[in-house]
Amino acid sequence: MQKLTFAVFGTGFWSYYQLSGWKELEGVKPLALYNRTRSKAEEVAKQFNVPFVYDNPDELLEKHAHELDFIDIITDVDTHALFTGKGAKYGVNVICQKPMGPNLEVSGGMVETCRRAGVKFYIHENFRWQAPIRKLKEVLDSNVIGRAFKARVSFCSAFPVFENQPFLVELDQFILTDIGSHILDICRFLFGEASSLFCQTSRINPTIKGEDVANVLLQMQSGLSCYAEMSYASILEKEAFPQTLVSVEGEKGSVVLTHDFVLKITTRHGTSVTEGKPIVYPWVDPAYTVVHSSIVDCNRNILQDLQGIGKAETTGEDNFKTVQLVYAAYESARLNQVVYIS
Ligand code: 89V
Repeated sequence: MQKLTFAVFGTGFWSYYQLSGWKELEGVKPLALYNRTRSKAEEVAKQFNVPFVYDNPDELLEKHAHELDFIDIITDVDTHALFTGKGAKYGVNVICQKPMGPNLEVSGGMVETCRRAGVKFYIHENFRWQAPIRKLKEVLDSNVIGRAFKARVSFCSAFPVFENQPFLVELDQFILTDIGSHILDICRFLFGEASSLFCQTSRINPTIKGEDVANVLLQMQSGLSCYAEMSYASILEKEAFPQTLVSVEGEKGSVVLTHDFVLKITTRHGTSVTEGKPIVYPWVDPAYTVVHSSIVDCNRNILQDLQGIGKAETTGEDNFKTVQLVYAAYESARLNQVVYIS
């Protein structure tokens, strides 16, 4: 099979991991990089052997659109729509990092723009691809705990995330867009769609603009009640970053995904222990292992869709349902009311 060719838009902190993730896969190769600051793109191009570098996105597309199978957008959220629009205009499929857009309307517009242009649109949403989350889904699907009726999905941390991703300090809407996009997507992946939610938010860290604590209580269509909690202000005995901890209770038992990728399954016959450890690639930052490792699985899933040999889970259309939950949560917090999901 011929290798699929792509261009990267944005060569900041995350691009090194995204490009390393692509390198793990057969059948795909980077052709060009765009970055506002050309020298940064040149550095990354050298590291990954990428032939072309641009500081003008239109020039890149004018020269290479005909030979590109997709573009991979790894810029800050404010430029996601701009570059998605350019991909669509030049007839090139688009992969974009989460969160999709800076608000619900712009995100919806991105899905629509790609649909109209007839290009494929995917969101690189990798948390659902983490090894422990996939293992948990296997346990739930095995029915060992029976019909699940209650869950807690937790991302509570004091990790200094702003050191690596300083733009997060400036976001008026922070934790629900940055972490909520992941956590609410995990809720959908594990438990299906939500019918309503109630959310409360607060800001504890006075040096950032947005909220750094959000507690969301979701009612899922299945009847399951799910408490999704997220915080970057939680100084806890054991720092879990960047692991998501989950507990699920069912009619026949319970399962807890705890620190260090350990899963404990309890039924009336006792408790058994299993693991969902990520592959530790040599290029991962040890502080982000489970996230960086899942980049490969997320990329593989999207690549298989582009190759016509699989179905992507995180299409723009699917991920828009997660975006709707994020903004329903803001709306609920603003109104201090339950919001129904249509
Ligand atoms: O960029 C992100 O996806 C962040 C993380 C904490 C993983 O860096 O949410």
